[in-house]
Amino acid sequence: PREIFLKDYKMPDYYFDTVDLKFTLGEEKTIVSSKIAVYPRIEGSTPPLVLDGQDLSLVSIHLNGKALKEEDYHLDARHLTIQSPPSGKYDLEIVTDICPQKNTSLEGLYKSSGNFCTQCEAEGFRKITFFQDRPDIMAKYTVRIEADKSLYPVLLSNGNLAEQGDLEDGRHYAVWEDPFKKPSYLFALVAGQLQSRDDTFVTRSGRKVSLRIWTPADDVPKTAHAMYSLKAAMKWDEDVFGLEYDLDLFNVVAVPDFNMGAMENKSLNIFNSKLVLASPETATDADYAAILGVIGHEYFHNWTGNRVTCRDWFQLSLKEGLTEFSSDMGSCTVKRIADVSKLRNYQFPQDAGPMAHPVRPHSYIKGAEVVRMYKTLLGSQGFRKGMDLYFKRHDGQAVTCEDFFAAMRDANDADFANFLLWYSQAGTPVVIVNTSYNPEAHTFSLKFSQDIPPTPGQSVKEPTFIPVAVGLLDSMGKDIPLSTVYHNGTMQSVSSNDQSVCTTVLRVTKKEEEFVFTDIFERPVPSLLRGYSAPIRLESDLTDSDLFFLLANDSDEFNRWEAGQVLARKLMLNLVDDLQRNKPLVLNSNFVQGFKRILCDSSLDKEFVAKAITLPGEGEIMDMMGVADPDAVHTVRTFIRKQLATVENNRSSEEYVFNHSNLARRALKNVALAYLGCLEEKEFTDLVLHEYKTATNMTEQFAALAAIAQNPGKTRDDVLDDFYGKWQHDFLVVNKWFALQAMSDIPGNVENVRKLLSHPAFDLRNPNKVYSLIGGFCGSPVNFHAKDGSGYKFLGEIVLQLDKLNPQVASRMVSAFSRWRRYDEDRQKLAKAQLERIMSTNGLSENVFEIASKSLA
Ligand code: DPP
Ligand code: ZN
Repeated sequence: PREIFLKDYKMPDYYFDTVDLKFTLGEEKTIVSSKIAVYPRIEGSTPPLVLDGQDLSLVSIHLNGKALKEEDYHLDARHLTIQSPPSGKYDLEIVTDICPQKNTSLEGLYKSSGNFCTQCEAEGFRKITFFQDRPDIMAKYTVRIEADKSLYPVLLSNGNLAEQGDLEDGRHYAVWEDPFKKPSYLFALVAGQLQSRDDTFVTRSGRKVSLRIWTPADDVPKTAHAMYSLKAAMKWDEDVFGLEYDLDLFNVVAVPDFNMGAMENKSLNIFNSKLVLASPETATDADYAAILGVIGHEYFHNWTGNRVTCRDWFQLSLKEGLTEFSSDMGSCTVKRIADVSKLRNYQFPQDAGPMAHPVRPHSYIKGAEVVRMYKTLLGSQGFRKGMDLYFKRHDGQAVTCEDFFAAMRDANDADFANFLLWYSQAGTPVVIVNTSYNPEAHTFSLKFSQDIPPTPGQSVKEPTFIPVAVGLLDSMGKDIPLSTVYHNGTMQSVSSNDQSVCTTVLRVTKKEEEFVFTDIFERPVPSLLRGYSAPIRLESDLTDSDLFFLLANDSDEFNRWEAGQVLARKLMLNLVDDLQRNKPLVLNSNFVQGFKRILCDSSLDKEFVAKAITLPGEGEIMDMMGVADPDAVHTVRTFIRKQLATVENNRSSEEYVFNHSNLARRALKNVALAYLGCLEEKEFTDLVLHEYKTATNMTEQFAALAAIAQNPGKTRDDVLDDFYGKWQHDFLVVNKWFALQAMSDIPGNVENVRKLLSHPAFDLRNPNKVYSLIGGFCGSPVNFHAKDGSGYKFLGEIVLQLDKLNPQVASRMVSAFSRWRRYDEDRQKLAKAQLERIMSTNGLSENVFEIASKSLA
């Protein structure tokens, strides 16, 4: 396979005006007839027309109604080429047979639990029919679906239902028309036995929109939260961006077999059931929050992705970054903390490894950070102006990240310096800050230096534009009002309209740069990078006592949490060092004090406290070591957790409600439970067991189960059996049960996971089950990275089995190997051997090949 680069982008030779599709759905095969109105980009030009197509069997081609002979076209495994098409406009009619029943890749048209559904992003449409399967081909679609009426009573596609009726032999049909031009990746079709929860939303201009969430009949009661989330998202997009929904119908369909989380197909979103179905008994607070976020995310794509789409797949972050940014919906500190943790645990490690790549093409976590920086620099109003201009300029177009940048810049007449580098440079910038106070001059100086470590293919990096939000605390812990700052020899006012501000955004753009605050009458403690204003690694000369001070006082809640994390990271690294030198482990008492202070501060939000007393993840700590030592990090983290285990019982028997105060209470209680669970002492085990038995919702029941599952033994086995017995009828809960066991740190757990592969509830063809069991296992540092290589061997075997069924899922799993060079020599050898074994296998998919070869490179 040949790698494709952004610079290779070429405009298409042909555009498509309209696309008429007809699906004759059947049990043996499905017949797809497509009629495309083709016209050349350059009038009069007639280069060959090259269509993408994969796993299709071609039945016939007609051009302007005339059958093409075999010598008029060329067919290979990936393309259908018409050598000499006529000049001007013409109609192309192609009939193909496909077999959705046998499609285990879950790309294109496939069957999931008896129903037909589609997944076309990024390049699945070519598995449905021959097409220029690229996002800059935007066309108007009409879709006719014919199917057996009793097996597939519901027939859905994009847009509005234009017509429906009965046919002979117990069959029926429906015709859908989408009035908006769209790229093929947004096409969708669903056919099956489904029921809907119906509701309506009245847009602010008074348009009445029917909302329908489709699932198998039994699951309809579990869609209330998804419906609530959808309406909240529709309202938010109107309130914040003035963006209204543009059709009279919006459908969401939940399917149990889905490679990703969800897909934003125009007016027919298709979701992984996991992100739609919830009830207090079966879903946790985390599930509820994920549903709210992802329903919002997909809905927001209606404008940021669908109305304005991507020119090519290198622009993916244009739609994903922007949409993910919106799905924050108003953002609170705890959400920010969760996002930053994700960035640190997944994105930064990737940035530092062989899979490092720029925001463009496809980093959407970091893409959202880039969008957030625009907002930090422009303020809410300036950002809104930029959004308005973006839609004014580009509605109905397929565009690039530069177009978005230009809209933000032009709407605000802004100086964005070298900001565009965020899109093209891979790696995480490291920013070092040195501070100094001059008591005579009453100035406080911040000296910045920035550096981006080299990444594969990019050895030299330019300094980039980093917005650093800063505040200064006085000795009482209060914010000092900021008036002026010297920068580049000029004095700038940081207050606006004589109103003093306590946080200012410094524009750090050079390799080395100094900012000096004036009128500072005592040595302040700086609060740097407030709200995590840029996705960087920050290192500063702040002392431990400065950090404890920030932990206790910072008005920026995010930085309060951050100070605790910086302290905890230092503490953990020091203890790892002690352990490696065979020194006894002793916990610094200041740390315990700081920790207690947070716990006892009743003015703090409980959900925030729960985050603040949670230690950084093992991945994050390993990432900071020269050679990652999973065993030592695990031992140290467990040691600290045992030391900190304190009783904090917040139990209450009130009815489950998904609102802030209730979930905050549960969050804090569950963190405490997890701490208790690591004590192993009988009394505490009994307490956790009692929690498990009396819990009235999944959030609390599962937290108790997880706490119990930390310790091997009969109690653990019994409770796990009990849980399965209770929930075996609910596949989403069973997946949690798989994941919990898979992630376990119990020594030798690979054998348990192997056994679970043949558990009747497991199925390698279902992505969610794979993510729970195999993905979960790879997330356990001690067992996946077991010294004897058993974890690596296990993953190697599974990847090869999976690749034959579903290359996308297999490639996700193989990426667990990508950072093998971070470990000691023995582990390196063992992991490398598995990668080589995968690479030497015949018939490997492109997806797995790409990840495995890059990992070895
Ligand atoms: N475009 C899809 C989404 O936004 C990809 N997972 O969810
Ligand atoms: Zn998305």
